[in-house]
Amino acid sequence: MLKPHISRVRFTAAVVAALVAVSAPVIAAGPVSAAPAPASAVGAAAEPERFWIYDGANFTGLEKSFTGSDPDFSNNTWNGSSASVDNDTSSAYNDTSYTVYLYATPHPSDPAKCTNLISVLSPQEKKPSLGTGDNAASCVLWVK
Ligand SMILES: [Ca+2]
Ligand SMILES: [Ca+2]
Repeated sequence: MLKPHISRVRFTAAVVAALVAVSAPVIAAGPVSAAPAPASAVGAAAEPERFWIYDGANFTGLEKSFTGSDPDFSNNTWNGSSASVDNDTSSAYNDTSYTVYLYATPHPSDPAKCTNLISVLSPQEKKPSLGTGDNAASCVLWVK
């Protein structure tokens, strides 16, 4: 009666292997589909959307990112530099879900009151050149 016993063990092992194979994706998918709510909430808080400006054309040179509107560039410096970004932006990348407006003339406190519009970037739009607005940006306004 040894043979039936062995084959039953083999059958059981095969069934277990099959169950593992079938259930593995379900187990793997569990945390992925169950976790998104807290995971994306944490991710959104940890990594805000960013609007990037560059001092050179074609996204070159010094860079700086904003995580929201800023009414006056005079107190902002390029990353890794003490140089002001004011009147020095030559290209921009709107890596946000907002429409972003660049103005030449700042406002002391309210970005919605900046004037002399230079450029408008749709969500995810990249502008390798700001044309006549080159080296003039002094204010950025985000609008949903
Ligand atoms: Ca420049
Ligand atoms: Ca300006």
